[in-house]
Amino acid sequence: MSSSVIDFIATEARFGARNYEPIGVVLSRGEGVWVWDTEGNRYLDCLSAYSAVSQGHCHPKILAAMVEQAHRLTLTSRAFHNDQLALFYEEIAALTGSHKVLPMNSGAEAVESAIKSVRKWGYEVKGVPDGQAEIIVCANNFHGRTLGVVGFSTDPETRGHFGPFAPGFKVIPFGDAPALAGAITPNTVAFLVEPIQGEAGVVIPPAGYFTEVRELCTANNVMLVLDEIQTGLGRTGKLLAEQHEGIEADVTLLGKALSGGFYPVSAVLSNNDVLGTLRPGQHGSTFGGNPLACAVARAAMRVLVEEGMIENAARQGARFLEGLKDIRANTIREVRGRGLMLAVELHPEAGRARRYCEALQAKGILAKDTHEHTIRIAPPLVITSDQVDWALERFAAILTQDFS
Ligand code: IF1
Repeated sequence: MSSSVIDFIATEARFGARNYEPIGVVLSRGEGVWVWDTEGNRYLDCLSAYSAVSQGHCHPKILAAMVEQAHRLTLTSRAFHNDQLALFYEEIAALTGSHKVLPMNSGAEAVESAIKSVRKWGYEVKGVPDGQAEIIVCANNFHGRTLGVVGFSTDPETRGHFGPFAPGFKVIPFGDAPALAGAITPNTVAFLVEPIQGEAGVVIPPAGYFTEVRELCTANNVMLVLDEIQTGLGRTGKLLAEQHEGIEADVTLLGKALSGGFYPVSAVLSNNDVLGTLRPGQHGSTFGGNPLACAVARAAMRVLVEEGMIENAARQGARFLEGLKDIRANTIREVRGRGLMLAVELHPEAGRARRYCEALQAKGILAKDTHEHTIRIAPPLVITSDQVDWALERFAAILTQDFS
């Protein structure tokens, strides 16, 4: 490591809150699936900023839209209209088939906004007595870092010593439809769930789960809120992960790739009912729906569709998954994935996934461990067959070693 690399890392450690433990690489440039460190070493990005740079680093068309808009108008606040918001609404509604849109910034904000909206819907439309609304969530969920959200996390690391927390949440196991049936009461307003649990290690529920969930929610007048912040916008090989089971959520949350990684942009999408309960002054955000965010998101959605990235995610995801399954290594406990949301779970005896990620880094691949023994793989959706094969060779080389 050169002195400049050590300096960046040491300076971060000295001044920054120590809430992360990054892999020892300092990145300074990105293009498509590739990123470069300060010394000029190139890496294949197999994290894509947790799926935010699905369109690839510094996508030229998103960049052009951002620069063009930045020259004209960046922020007006919602006290005034701007000439980008309506177009963003129209295009995201057309893309997703939603009726109403609430623009926010971070993913966690979209989750918070959805919680507020379904509670309001519960009181004003469903007729739940004030203050009694219940929301059902799943064990091992990950929906962000705000107080409201970590309050219903089941991970001690995520929630520990951050309380007291807001009441009104009930936790059930993920992938268990009978548990949902048993948890619903007349005061249940919503079921909030990830189509595939990301942070939990890319956990895919049993086939038919979401069909049953949809039926239960409809039968009990419970809003199905799908957190597609990570799974949405092509990551799993469909525009929305809900399409794998042919269902439609009542409320869909998008973030991350909604901006292609250029800017924090998130959105709550709903049928008319849920977001329809919000009246002027009851919710908002200084930056939510700003013209720069809207212009960037419009371009990010456009290139996703125009450049066939969703189909490519399905195709390359299948190739990547098959290639990983073909690796004969006794370090591997299970390989799973849908589209380009993939994971390799190691046997606990094989050592920490972090060590494997560090070894992958030395071979030119950046991937991220989760939960001690799982390597998460989520490259940009623009990855080619040759690049998948290039990555597979390196995964095979590392996974057949023992880092215990
Ligand atoms: C971090 C994980 C991924 C999310 C879902 C909402 C949010 C996220 C399904 C909140 C955020 C993050 C944030 C990032 C790590 C990352 C992550 F490992 F924690 F689980 F992607 F897999 N819903 N996911 O996955 O969105 O407010 O961050 O914009 O460092 O905390 P946000």
